[in-house]
Amino acid sequence: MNAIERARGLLSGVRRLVVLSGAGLSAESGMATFRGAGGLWEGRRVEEVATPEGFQRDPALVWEWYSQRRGQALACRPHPGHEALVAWERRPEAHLVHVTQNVDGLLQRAGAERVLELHGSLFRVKCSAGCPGEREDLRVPFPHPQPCPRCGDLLRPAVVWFHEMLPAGILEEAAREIGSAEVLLVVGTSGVVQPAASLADIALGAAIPVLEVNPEETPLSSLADVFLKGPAGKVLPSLLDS
Ligand code: BV8
Repeated sequence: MNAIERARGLLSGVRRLVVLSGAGLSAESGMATFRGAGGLWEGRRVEEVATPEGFQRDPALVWEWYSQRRGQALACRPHPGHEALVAWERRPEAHLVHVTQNVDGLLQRAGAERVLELHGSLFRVKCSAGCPGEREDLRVPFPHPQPCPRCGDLLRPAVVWFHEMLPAGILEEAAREIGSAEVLLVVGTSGVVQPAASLADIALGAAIPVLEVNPEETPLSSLADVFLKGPAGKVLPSLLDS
């Protein structure tokens, strides 16, 4: 039995599925990945730009960079892999929850409804001084740094930067969903960034079958029940289509 057949066997009759996704899920839509060959940050270290210190140092540079990514995301379209996930989610008996590290909104644009955005969204802004609340902002280009309407400090992208905590409660919610899943499907993540990467350990520790889709091996590949080597846009339709 080949890998797809084994994976399809583990999925048959399953109702509760969690999909843990990273930048690789958006790659075939045209979004650059963080650590791929082309790299995401032309010549800029991730930790230099996607950090509170980076924003403090040069807010205009960071806004410009998020503005570019917002434009890139809006110019992208969901691919057949996104569509296969959403079709599965729409099955009457299905309970599919997306736990994504992505901030590009492509899953939602494909029609996904239950999406836990571990690292926030390109399309929301919040006060950099901590005033509560986030608000949607779809403008492209992202106008240069703007004052918080409440305190006048700078607004910033509502994404989780390195050295920042994830939104309160979201990790626990993701852990609960994975702990009660029948299968965990991990798509397009290098498994480098914590604490997102350790979510897969919950399934492994609870003997919940783990399927991984990635054109490259990752530290998870040898631990997964089935490693499906290939791009999400190609593998997901053959894995999920009924
Ligand atoms: C935290 C949002 C607690 C922003 C992102 C020192 C001090 C403090 C913390 C740390 C430290 N050292 C380490 C840490 C922890 C740190 C961390 O993990 N660092 C890494 C670099 C080692 N984590 C944090 O800081 C987190 N917070 O720990 O808080 C704390 C607080 C204070 C002090 C101490 C601790 C916050 C992490 C969140 C960072 N924000 N994004 C933005 O997007 O602008 S992370 C960013 O990386 C994205 O969210 C991205 O999703 C994520 C993970 O990357 P991947 O998604 O996996 O993408 P990658 O490019 O790596 O891989 C793509 C994969 O796809 C590859 O495997 C490739 O083969 C595959 N692929 C390619 N094509 C396809 C494909 N797959 C399928 N189909 C294809 N076609």
